[in-house]
Amino acid sequence: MTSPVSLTIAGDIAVIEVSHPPVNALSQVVRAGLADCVSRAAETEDVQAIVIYGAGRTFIAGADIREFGKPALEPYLPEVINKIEATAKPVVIALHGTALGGGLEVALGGHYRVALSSARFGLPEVTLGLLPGAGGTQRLPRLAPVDKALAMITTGRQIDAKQALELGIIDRVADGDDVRTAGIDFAREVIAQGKGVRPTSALACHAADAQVFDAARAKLAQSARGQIAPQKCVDAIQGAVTLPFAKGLAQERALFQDLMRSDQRVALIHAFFSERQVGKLPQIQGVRARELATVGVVGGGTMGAGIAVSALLAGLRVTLAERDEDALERAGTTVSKLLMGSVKRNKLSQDQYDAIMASGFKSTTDYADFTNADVVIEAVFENMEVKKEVFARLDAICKPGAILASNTSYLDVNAIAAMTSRPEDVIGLHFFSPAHVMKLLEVVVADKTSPEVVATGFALAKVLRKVAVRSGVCDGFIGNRILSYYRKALDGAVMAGASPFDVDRALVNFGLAMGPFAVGDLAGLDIGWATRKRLAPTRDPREAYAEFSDRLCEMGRFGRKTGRGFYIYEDGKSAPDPQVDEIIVAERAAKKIDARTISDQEIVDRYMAAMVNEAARVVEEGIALRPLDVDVVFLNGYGYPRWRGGPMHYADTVGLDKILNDIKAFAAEDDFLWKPAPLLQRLVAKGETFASLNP
Ligand code: 3H9
Repeated sequence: MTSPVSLTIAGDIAVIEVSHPPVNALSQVVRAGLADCVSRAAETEDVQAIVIYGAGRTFIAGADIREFGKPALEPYLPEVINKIEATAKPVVIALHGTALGGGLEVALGGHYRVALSSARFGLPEVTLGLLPGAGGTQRLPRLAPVDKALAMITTGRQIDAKQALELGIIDRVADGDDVRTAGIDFAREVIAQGKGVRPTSALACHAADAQVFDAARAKLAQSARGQIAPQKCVDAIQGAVTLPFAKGLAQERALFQDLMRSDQRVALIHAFFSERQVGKLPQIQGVRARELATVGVVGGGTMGAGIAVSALLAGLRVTLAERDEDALERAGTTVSKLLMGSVKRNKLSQDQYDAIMASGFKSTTDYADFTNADVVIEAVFENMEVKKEVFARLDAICKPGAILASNTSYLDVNAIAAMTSRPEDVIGLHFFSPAHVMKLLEVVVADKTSPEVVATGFALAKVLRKVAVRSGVCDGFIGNRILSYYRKALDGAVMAGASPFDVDRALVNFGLAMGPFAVGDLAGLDIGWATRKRLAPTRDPREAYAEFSDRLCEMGRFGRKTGRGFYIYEDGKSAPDPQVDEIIVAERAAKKIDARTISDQEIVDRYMAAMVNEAARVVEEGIALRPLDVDVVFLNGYGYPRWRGGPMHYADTVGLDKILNDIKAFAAEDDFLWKPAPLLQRLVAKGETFASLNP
């Protein structure tokens, strides 16, 4: 097998190229190839400087994540990098694309670094539950100030070439777009100026006192609640400041290996690969997406305006329709406000904002303005009759081949498609609020939706920088269907004795971004109320229906937007409302329920058992293609802690038999709600996991 790393001698310069598509990850063959080429270059008599660069779209994007969890193979990366650094001839690293993780560590092990202006740099190991384990925590603070190194390593955030230059991480930003030439030119100068080697490990580390590290730990205890890796990153960087290089490096290695064995690392890598797997659907392999340049949005409420902004920020042209001029004006104001938010956060320049408002964004009361749209997304009130009417009108006006999409969060997309003469062009595109921020897009595939339209839904998600998950049609699709079920289980916990505030606290401690009752307040309690009223006629009389949420809605308490829901919202703060407890106590009394103490652990167990049970049904029915699709939905749309990998991965981690036993135990209290899903029972009987159903 030819090595992915090659050496060419060009006069007095040795050029080492890493060519290991798609992202030049540091697989064993790359590490071995690098070590070998560096040795040979060093031994070649005429060579006076060595250049290392990456072929294709990027420099090295890190260690090969697919090797993690398997026995480590020699040569190990830290040794390869030490070897590069110890080379007696100057080594110039030429950078383009994304130099990430082990890739940036290779660069830090070189003596000089030159980058194209488009290059980006980062140490994203922490996002995989790790820390840079090949010298990154030791060499970075020898080049960049400690606070900057801490920020980069503990968040994994990337910086651009200009910032890298300012921080001292690189020596030059080169003109042009030829990285090989940039490296060779720099090497020529090094030789001409007789610069010699400059090992990073020999530089003095930037100074910082213990308080800097204590403050970083305290901050991360809040911002990265529950996570181990960020804290270990701080420990490793502190080692760079307080220990000699070799000792600091050894400590970094030990911490790295501890993290490699952690459940959090396994969960985060499951999340990484699941997000890349989720779009790989047999149905759309090789299918070309349709053109997407012009987007129509029907409805300018919170969702419609958010969807419009998401498309505008991605450079698409948007026409938004509302019923009348007043509604249109309100929608325009919302769009402009959201875009200005992006300007304030430096995500959009003022010029770009002006250009969008001048020509990218149009609003109208006339559907005739949709004649040229490639896709029209309906985001009107969640009412089937209204939606049907909208689709019939769109069908009459839109050009052939235009995609007609509904942002419904619960309703039957087949019934909506049936209102048109082109059901093959109809799809559900379920955005999550706020639509310009939330990463998740459920692509709801109806019975007649064509593969080309599905492929275009996924392509749109990519343009919008969202994670798309395919869902079949059912009430609530993947996410909201599972949510409805676990909300019933949590309502059950409240009826049994917990307060909504206990539930929220227990689940936030478990790692959720927000408790489910607080989320309800944020989304608006009227939304769930409308759904419950819609489903009331078909509700099974055996269901133990908790009424306290309805009571709040009847009082006009819809959550944040009315200042009261489960919580009271005043002066930008929220506090539990004792009146909510009174309402619940009254309902328990009416239903003759004796409240008991419910532990935080029981709340978590109920929440997880309910999620996993319904998710198993969702997978078995083919609503979600695989367990990983459920995980990606909850990680990107419901604030589920990424470091737990998603509900299905979590269930595998704690054991499916434990989940099944919990379900059976809860069934003693309510055997209507708690019926074990057949798929879960089968997996337990066979001793298998959800992971066995993932590709
Ligand atoms: C590390 O370096 C540890 C060291 O400190 C210490 C070691 C001792 N390995 O994302 P894409 C695959 S930890 C293996 O769709 P993009 C990916 O699965 C690592 N495979 O493309 C996909 O495969 P497929 C630190 C990898 O252009 C394909 O490449 N580094 C790796 O949107 C394309 O990926 C990171 O965490 C990898 N490292 O984005 C960087 N990376 O086609 C992780 C990617 O079969 N990677 N693949 O599905 C990224 O952030 C993005 O992939 C990148 C490209 C920005 C590079």
